[in-house]
Amino acid sequence: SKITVFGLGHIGLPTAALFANSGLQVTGVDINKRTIEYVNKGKTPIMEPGLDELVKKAVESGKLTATDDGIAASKDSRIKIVIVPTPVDEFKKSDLSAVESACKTIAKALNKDDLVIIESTTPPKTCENIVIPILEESGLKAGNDFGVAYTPERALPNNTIYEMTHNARVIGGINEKSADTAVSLYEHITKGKIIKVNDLITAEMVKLMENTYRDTNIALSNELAKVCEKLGIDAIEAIAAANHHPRVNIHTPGPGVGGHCLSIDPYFIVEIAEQEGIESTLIKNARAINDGMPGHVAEIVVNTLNDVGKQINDSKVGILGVAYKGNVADARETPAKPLIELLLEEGFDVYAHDPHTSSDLIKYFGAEPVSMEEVLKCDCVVLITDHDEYKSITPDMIENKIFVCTRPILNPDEFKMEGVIFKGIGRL
Ligand code: SAJ
Repeated sequence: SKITVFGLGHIGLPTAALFANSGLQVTGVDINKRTIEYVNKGKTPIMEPGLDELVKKAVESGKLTATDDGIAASKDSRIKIVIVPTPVDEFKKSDLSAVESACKTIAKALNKDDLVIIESTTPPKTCENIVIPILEESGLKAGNDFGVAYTPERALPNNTIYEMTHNARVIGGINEKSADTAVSLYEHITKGKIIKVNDLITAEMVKLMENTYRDTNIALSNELAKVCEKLGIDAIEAIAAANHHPRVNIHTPGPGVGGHCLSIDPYFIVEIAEQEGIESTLIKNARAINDGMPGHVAEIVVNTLNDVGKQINDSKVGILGVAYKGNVADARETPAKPLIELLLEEGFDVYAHDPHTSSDLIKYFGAEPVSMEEVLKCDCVVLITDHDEYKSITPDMIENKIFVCTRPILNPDEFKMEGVIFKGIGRL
């Protein structure tokens, strides 16, 4: 059986490689020439542990090839999987143009009895209202002449390969046959439980519910942390204690929520709810709380420097980490970007270091890229990303004794004992 995978990004490429290594013949389609060149050489343009070897093996065995000719690839395959990005636009409405464009290509090369599987994260009803009508431009009828299934990818970046092959997978189909065919297909690559849900829209909603659950829980912990700061309570200690309760799992407060999932997917629920005449107040407020965290960090920096009588215009702030979370190179939607902008607006000189991202990216964010040593010499050091490289920072390394550590990866007492002013989210 031949498979075409549309989109060779963070999820598409590992999926294509896993199917190829399971013995199926896979063609990956992408609009990015560089991606195609990389993949055809057996290399990956994406940083993800284990992905290099997986792609190398798949390409060397002849089971995986990449192309930009989606029509030719589609004609030749019985199964088409769409894993292209679905961002939000400036008004926080879904931009489904990549899904639409992949489906238009598929419609030009759809055969009877083909199965089209959507993995991209989409607002509920996208399969019904957008995907299927486009595919039916082929003249074939969804459900009768060809199958449609939706299965969201739920693997965690930086642990993608393991989670893709072990997490439970949710699959919904336009009918029983579509869902069953998709289930047998994914059994090739996952040991995880496969859960068949009622229909396409249920599967679409499941993915959004998961990321919204996490985003709203992080917002809750951020709000609790801010209250704890005012009350003189260490929120990290309090949350750890609360989480001993068997039914409580408060998340970790931090400088804000980044990445291309948690900060975007909740808006898809807000959007569809609005269309149905419901206002998603909780979800919207959670997003606003998390988006407000870089501002809160900037406020802590300003207040701390004011307290010791330092002038903002003469002060250097050094940022540790611009990636959206620890040990990844990905900086999409990272809270570091708005934080740098706010600090520059305040009038600080802003320096930054990240062992995983490029200096060009740091420059693009508006900060001066420097070494970790240089950052540690700044008037105020602000840790944003919980990279492993930063877990061994010791008090003597903070030259000017002011440290805003927004992730709970270091022990405040050790720093305070050595005379460092140690601040954080929810810290005393
Ligand atoms: N964060 C906190 N506090 C926490 C947990 C996370 O501030 O307690 C921050 C992180 O630092 C980061 C952001 O939230 O900035 C998101 O990080 P994450 O590790 O929670 O999630 P992602 O975005 O890397 O991946 C999520 C995962 N979804 C869930 O755990 C429900 C993953 O399983 C999904 O596959 C992925 O979104 C996706 O592609 O949708």
